Amino acid sequence: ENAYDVAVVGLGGMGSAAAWHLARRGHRVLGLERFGAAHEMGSSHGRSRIIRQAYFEGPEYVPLLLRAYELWEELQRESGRDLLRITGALMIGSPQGELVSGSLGSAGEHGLPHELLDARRLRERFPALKPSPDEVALYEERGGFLQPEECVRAHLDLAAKRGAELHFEEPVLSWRATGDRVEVRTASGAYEAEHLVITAGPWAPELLSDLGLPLRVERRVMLWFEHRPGTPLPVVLWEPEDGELFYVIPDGWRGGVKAALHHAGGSRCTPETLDREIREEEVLSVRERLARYIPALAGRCLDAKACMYTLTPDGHFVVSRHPAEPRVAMACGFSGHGFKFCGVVGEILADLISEGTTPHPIGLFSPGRFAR
Ligand code: PYC
Repeated sequence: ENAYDVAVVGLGGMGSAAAWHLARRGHRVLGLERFGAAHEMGSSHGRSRIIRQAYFEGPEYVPLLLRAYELWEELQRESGRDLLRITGALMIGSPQGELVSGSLGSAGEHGLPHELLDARRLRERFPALKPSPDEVALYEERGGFLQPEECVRAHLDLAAKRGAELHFEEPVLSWRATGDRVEVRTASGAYEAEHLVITAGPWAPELLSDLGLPLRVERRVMLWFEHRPGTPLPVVLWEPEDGELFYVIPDGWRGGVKAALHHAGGSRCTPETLDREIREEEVLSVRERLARYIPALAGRCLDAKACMYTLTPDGHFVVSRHPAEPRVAMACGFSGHGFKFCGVVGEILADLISEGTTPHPIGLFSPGRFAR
C-alpha cells in the first residue's frame, strides 16, 4: 500500500486549500512546497485580493463564487483568523465596456444584489472618485477582499491538524504515473501516492510540460499608496477609456491602499527570471492613473512588490483531471483572477480525486478547449 493517498505539489492558495479539503475527507495527504508557508515568491501574496460576485469575466463563475464565499466564511470561523473583509465593490467604466457590461450581465443572470450608479450619483456617494460624465458604476455590497497570506496559513494549519504531512523547502523535480500509483521526486526524496494534485502556479508550465498547455507567465507590480484620511473607499475596479483596467483595494496596510494595473502589458517571465525590483516609472504610471481618477490617492508610495500571473489565451482557468493520467488532477492558469476561488477549487480538486468527478460546473476550465 502507498504511504499517501494524495500528494499535493505546490502549497500556495490553491494547493493549501486542496490539502485541507482532502485531509478533512480523511485522505492521507502529503503536501510539497518549494519555499516556506505563505511565501512571496509565487502568486499568492500581497496582503489583499479582491473578492466579488457580479463577475465580468463570465456568468459561469457565479455559482463557484457563491460557494467560495461560504467556504471562506467557514474557514474564517474554523481557523479563528481574519480572512475576509466586506467593503463593497465598484466596477466603473463605460456602459459598453467589458467590465461594466459583463458585471451587469452576471448580476442580471444570477439575480445578484447590485446598484447601477451614473457618474453624478457615483461622485455624490464616493466624493474621492472622479469619473468622466459618461462613465457608470455597478456597486455590489458583497464585494471586498481576502488576506491571502492568512488564507494560505489557515488552510495549512487546518490540513496539518487533520493529519496532512506538509513538507516545506522541498521543490518537486519530476513526477510519473504508473499503473497503480504516482511517483514524485523532490530535491531531497522520492514519494509514492495513489493520486497527485498539481497546483504549482507559475511552476505549472514546467510540471505539466507533457501537456503543452498554452500558459504564459507574466510579471505584475502591486503598489501601496498613502490614503489621506477622508471618505472610506470600497474595492474599485476601473476600466478607463483606453481599456487598461486598474484596481484599488482599501486593505489599510500602514493606513494606505493597494493599487495596480491588471493587464499592463506585463513582460513574460518565469519564476526564476522574475525581476523583483520595482522601477520608478512603474510607480509613476499607477500614480498618474490615480491622479486622474482618484486624486486623493496619488501621494506617497508606501511599498511595492512583484508578483506573477499565469495566463491562458482566453483568461479562463484550467481545472481538470489530467487528460492522460486519471490519477492526477490539476489547477492552474488562473490568469490574475483566481485567488478568490481557492477554497472552492480545493473542494473541486478533492472531488476529482475522491469521486473522479465534481458536481461543480467546471466545463469552462477544460484543457481540451486548447486543442479544438
Ligand atoms: O480578481 O478581482 C480580481 C482582480 C482584479 C485585478 C486583478 N485581479
